[in-house]
Amino acid sequence: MNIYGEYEPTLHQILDEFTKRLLDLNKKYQTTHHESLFEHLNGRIKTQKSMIEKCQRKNLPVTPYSALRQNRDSIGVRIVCNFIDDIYTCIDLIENMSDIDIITKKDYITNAKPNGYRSYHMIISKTIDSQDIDGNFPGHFYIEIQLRTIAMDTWASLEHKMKYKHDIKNPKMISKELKRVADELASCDVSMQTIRQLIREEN
Ligand code: 0O2
Repeated sequence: MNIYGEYEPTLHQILDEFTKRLLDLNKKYQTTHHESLFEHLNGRIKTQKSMIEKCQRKNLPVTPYSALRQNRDSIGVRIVCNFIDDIYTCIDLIENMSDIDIITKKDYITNAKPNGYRSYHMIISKTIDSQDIDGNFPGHFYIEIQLRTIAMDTWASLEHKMKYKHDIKNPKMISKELKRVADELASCDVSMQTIRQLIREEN
């Protein structure tokens, strides 16, 4: 059974189209501002295994409806920026895109998670020219967008990898150290942004 039912090809199409749109946005920004809006981006369709596990974790039936409606991260895009300011510029540009509605925004940069995790999360709804799982035409599909700096992304990737190591002897001390590193990296992000501002003011 496919957790996305007949909609899996549509998810891939939406991801490809949206990724291309963001890359075009970056190119245009580069042409006018002589620096990029973001450093890189990654897109993925959540794997069957992860989506099934997520439905089970949330006590949802393992169905395409749960995967596409009750969970809203079947399509995920991660945008990695050089500087904190660029994240907020990206958010403004995304908010002004046609065919999309902003569903939720969570600013874990201004309000970091207690473990030190920082990132800006948005759920958007993309309108498409075909039918969705509710039978609506035009249809709506969710996309989760995570925006981070390179430093935030480094921390989140390493923390994610380490979480799955089960033989951690002193989890309290490890969590404390991870939080310390997250805060140090956040301080570096602010310093790098200040340095960019100083350079801009010189020119
Ligand atoms: P994956 O494999 O990355 O997709 P949700 O769980 O999405 O229904 P919630 O709790 O509102 O609901 O989501 P939230 O807080 O917006 O975060 C969801 C995603 O953010 C996670 O997706 C991670 O990608 C990332 N994330 C959140 N907190 C942490 C953290 O402490 N460390 C790291 N490394 N990543 C985090 P998934 O589904 O867990 O996994």
